[in-house]
Amino acid sequence: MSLPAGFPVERIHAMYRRMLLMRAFDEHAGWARREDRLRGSVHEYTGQEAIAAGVCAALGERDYISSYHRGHGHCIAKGADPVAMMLEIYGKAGGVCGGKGGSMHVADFSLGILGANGVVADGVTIAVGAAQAVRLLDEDRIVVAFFGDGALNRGPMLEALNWAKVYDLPVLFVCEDNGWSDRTPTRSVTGGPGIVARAEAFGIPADSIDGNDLLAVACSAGLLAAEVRAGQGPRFLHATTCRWRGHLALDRGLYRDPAELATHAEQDPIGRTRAWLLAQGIAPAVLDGDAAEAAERIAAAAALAEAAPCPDASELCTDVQDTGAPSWQ
Ligand SMILES: Cc1ncc(C[n+]2csc(CCOP(=O)(O)OP(=O)(O)O)c2C)c(N)n1
Repeated sequence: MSLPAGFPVERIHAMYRRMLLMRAFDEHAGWARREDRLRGSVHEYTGQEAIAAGVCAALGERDYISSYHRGHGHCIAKGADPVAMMLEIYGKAGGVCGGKGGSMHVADFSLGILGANGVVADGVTIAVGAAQAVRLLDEDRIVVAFFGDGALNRGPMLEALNWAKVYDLPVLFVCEDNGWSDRTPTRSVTGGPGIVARAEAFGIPADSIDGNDLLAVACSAGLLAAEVRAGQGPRFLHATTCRWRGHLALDRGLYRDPAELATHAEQDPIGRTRAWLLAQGIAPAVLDGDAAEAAERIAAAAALAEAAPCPDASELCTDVQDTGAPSWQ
């Protein structure tokens, strides 16, 4: 895929740096979980980075995103601080949610990150609710809902698509289709002609792209986000990609076909973008420096998180529920 005339190479280079940060973060997170250095489930985003990078590049700080269980990459792409995120997944004080949310609940409302979510498809309903609020408050923002292909088979997903279309809400649905729903191939549990047809059945225009191609993601997401921003109603982006690791860090993925895994390296969004940047004349040393910088930042964040204290026991009940509704507490 080629870029529209005038699209600055530097913008792709900036997305490339974000992808390196995502990769380094989740390579560490997966390792740390397997080594039992942190608790809870960790779902690595490794291999899918181009989608978060390309989509979030079309967003401003005021725009919202909602995420799912494989959510670290989305947060980094939207600008979250990797140090505060690392503290969070380690369950340490100073984490972006006070160290009480962990990997599947990373959120930062100050950056429009409405949260990762462990309940398949529920982040999508939150995104549509946020889009409804944007409409009611007449705000200048759009909302992106990131979700996996498995979410398409849950009822809330269909309710969300329907509601978004009925009210023509400012939401961009982004389906990250890695072909798997946990250990189940998604196609084996999905009826009908395909994922895009699901969106189109609700009257939502959709695009389908190679989600390992950063340029394709950036172009398509840029166009779709602009249409949403212009008040044209919801849009749907279907991006195919590869899940390099097990469903979660402790899943060794023994059920997977080695032939499928062998294709991942050539699909690598980071490798492909690096090749493109080299072809644009960026020096190899510059790109090597980017990788080294990402690795150093994540290593420093990890060292800090390893050494940090847990949240103080007195913090146990702060920020974990809405204290403004005594009738139901
Ligand atoms: C409502 C609900 N049902 C089942 C699960 C268990 N579960 C966690 S992840 C997952 C598969 C999700 O697949 P997909 O949405 O495609 O995301 P991926 O893991 O492939 O990135 C399932 C079934 C859950 N978390 N929530």
